[in-house]
Amino acid sequence: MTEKAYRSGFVGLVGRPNAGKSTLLNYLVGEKIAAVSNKPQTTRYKIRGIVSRPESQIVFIDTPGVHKPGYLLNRRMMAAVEDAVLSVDVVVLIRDANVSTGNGDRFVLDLVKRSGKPAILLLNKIDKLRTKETLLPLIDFYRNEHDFAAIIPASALKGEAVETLLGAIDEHLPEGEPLFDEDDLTDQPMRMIVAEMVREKILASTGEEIPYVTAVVTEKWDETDPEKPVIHCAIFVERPSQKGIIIGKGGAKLKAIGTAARADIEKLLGRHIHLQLFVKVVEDWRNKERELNEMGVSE
Ligand SMILES: Nc1nc2c(ncn2[C@@H]2O[C@H](COP(=O)(O)OP(=O)(O)OP(=O)(O)O)[C@@H](O)[C@H]2O)c(=O)[nH]1
Ligand SMILES: [Mg+2]
Repeated sequence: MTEKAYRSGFVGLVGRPNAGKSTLLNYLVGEKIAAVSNKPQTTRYKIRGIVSRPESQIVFIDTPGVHKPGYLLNRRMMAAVEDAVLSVDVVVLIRDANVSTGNGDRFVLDLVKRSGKPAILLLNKIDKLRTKETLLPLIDFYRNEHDFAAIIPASALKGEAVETLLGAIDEHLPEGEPLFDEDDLTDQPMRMIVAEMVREKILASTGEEIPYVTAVVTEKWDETDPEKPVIHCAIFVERPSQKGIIIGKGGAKLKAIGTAARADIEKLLGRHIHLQLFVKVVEDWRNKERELNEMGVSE
């Protein structure tokens, strides 16, 4: 018997906002590198996570949830999804199995069909399902719509059926050498991951419009003290009133955001840091090319 050839390639994670794409990415790489929240449109740019196993290396691309774009920001987010779908070897459509099928789901399905790539359907959040019977009509619907390479009920949160997913992906990857070092979890710049961790804490601690009008940029990373680098992050909002909400009474909210983000960042870096946060008001940044470029939300 001949030994199975080593495989490597790219896999796009696509789906509606809140489906659990970033949760899956984090589970797969075993570290939190992508922001996760219960608010839609958490992810704003493509984030790559690398999974190296003896038989293959899979580079996952987490993408923003598919939604109707209004602002330039959102148009760029959707361009990132289109681009990801076209540049990968396999597409994984992630779908919350607890919600009924709507126009958004059809839109994502069309995107996957148009890509012409081998596609795997992941029916996520099965840990939340009251009864597994509701899965059957969902599976039927998708099976009739498209020739999926596999349909896998799973839980990204609990890691359920993730091994099955990896096995199904391997079958459709090209033979080839590893694309990254085996120890790498991501090729994302650490400055960007740090900014995402801060934004995640803002999303978790604010409601209403704040998550949508907020962006975070790491502006300075000072290693003068090698024992404890100082990281400066700017938090962008659109109006002074929003700045007030994020700072909170006597600065309490900003302090809590900083403490929570620092814990995540220190865990990922494996070292202590000093995190310095400040809030900047830039009117209508979501429609401004220059600001979006600075934030790394590329076309
Ligand atoms: N119960 C349960 N919750 C999950 C599961 N996967 C994700 N979630 C939750 O669903 C919410 C959205 O998760 P995300 O990973 O941010 O979703 P996303 O698809 O990346 O969302 P966008 O970036 O906005 O497109 C979070 O509150 C997660 O904790 C799962 O398997 N089970
Ligand atoms: Mg996400």
